[in-house]
Amino acid sequence: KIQDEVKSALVQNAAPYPLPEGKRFQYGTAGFRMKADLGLDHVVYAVGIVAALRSKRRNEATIGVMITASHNPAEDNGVKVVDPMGDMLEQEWEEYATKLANTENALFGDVYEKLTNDLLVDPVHQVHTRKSRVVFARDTRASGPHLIKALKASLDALHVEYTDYGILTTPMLHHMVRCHNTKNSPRPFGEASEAGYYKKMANAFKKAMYGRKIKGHLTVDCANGVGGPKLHDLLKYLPNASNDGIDIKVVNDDVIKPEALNYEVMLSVACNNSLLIIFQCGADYVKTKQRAPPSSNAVPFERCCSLDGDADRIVYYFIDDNKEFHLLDGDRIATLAANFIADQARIAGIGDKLKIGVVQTAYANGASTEYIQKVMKLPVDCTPTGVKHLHHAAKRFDIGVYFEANGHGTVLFNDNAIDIIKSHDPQSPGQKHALESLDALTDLINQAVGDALSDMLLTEVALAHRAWSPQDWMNTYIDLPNKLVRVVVPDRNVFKAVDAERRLESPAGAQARIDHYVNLTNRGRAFARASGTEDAVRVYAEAHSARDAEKLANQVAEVVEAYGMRAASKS
Ligand code: G16
Repeated sequence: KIQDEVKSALVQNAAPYPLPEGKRFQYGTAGFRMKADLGLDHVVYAVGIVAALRSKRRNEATIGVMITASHNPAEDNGVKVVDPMGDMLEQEWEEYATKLANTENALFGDVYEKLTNDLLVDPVHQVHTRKSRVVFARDTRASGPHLIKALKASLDALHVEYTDYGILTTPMLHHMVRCHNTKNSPRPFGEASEAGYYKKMANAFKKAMYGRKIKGHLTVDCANGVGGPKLHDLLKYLPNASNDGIDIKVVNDDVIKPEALNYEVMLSVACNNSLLIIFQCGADYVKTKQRAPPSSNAVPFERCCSLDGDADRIVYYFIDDNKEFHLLDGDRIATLAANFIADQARIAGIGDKLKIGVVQTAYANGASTEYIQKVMKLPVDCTPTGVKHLHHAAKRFDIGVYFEANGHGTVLFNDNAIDIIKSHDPQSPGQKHALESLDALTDLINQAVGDALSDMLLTEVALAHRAWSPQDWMNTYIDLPNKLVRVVVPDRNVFKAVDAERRLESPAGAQARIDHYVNLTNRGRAFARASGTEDAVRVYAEAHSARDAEKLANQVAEVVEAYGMRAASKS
């Protein structure tokens, strides 16, 4: 019987990927993420089964699997599932993924069978008559090929029809998934190939830039990740500076040494001895440490940006005359983008027909939220950390701009917005130009997911339209000084956050201590939450002065440490 054949193939093919003893896996903020050699191959094998089931449940739609650990160190890796429209796996399914990831090899067949029953997927016809479809890719980590092998092993057991895209950025894989599933729909997303991805973005960029000029060049730190080679490829499609295009200097684009991911190596020569010094780089480093990568030799007011390890986040920055560092993070990109889009809509004469809103998380600087609400007069929603939450909330607007402060975000245009943009009859050349710019933005922006390369071009277009320098952009509002701290505790899971992660529900008493310190601080705001991608608790604090922000962050970190230790000693 087909069913038995499938069940035993699932058990057999899993043999090289046993469930490690005593480990418990959990589908977190961005899928599963951990040290690659501690049983991640077992998890990836299980994720192949989830993807096959998900495809089946969605009438054989193409499902994506991305192998990446993004900003995490090179020895980590991870895996996440991409739903048919290129968004994150439906939350309800995270539970099935967690269940399968914690399943012993010998039980894979039985658990699979049970899930097919629970999810009303027919296991007999599953594999031969109508095949599940999965596409997958990986970043540049050394553990990637082995994990892909584990993935293929479960897909083969289930006779899934699959495409291996090799090495891609995470957003490119999301793009491919959406292209596959919208191919024959009224709104095809594009061509499901690397060239298709670059061409779509480059053509939209040229249209959006019509009549505008970019001032100076942009230096892009690619965190020695997959963004480096992909940016080089994208540049082949973009007009260069001598053709009214963009002048990009790519740095930290070494993917030959996978261990260099999110790190940069510098040669220091002192006292006739040369020494290799290793520093961090990339978007996470720049945002967390609020400084440029140490190798940066940017001159004052030079536009710089950093991507993360899988190129789904971006932050901008520059130094001023006094060599002081200024960060233009996800909050800044959100305000720039929302302002630009709202302006274009107004100029096009469709401003009052569109509901534009911004979605942030608790990490958003209080000054940015106030600026959006009071100056830009746009509504702001706050969600828990994780793209899936922001993406979902952004869908409530005609044009929803969502960004995490760490640089992860995009803009969503719903069908109503696209119809209005495409069908509005312009009454003047100015209106026509604004409508064309908006239309181009719907293609320039990767609406499947936050995409550093697409967000970079969006930022460049928005700055060029305003003829703004990074300093002009910075001048729109003044950030409240803030500080991020990472606290390692025996078990981060005892910290349970509520109210869009702005308050701790447990351990009991911890929030009252945090409130105590916040109330003593001028314009103080702080929160603590367990990270979904690292084994740590994150603390954020802001205040009217840098000293107070730092003090508050340290006080909250001490509360976290104390309650973390207390919980551990009780258990
Ligand atoms: C992932 C998620 C982001 C999140 C970040 C940090 O990003 O996709 O939504 O902000 O992790 O999450 P946490 O604070 O829970 O560790 P990335 O770029 O690492 O995939």
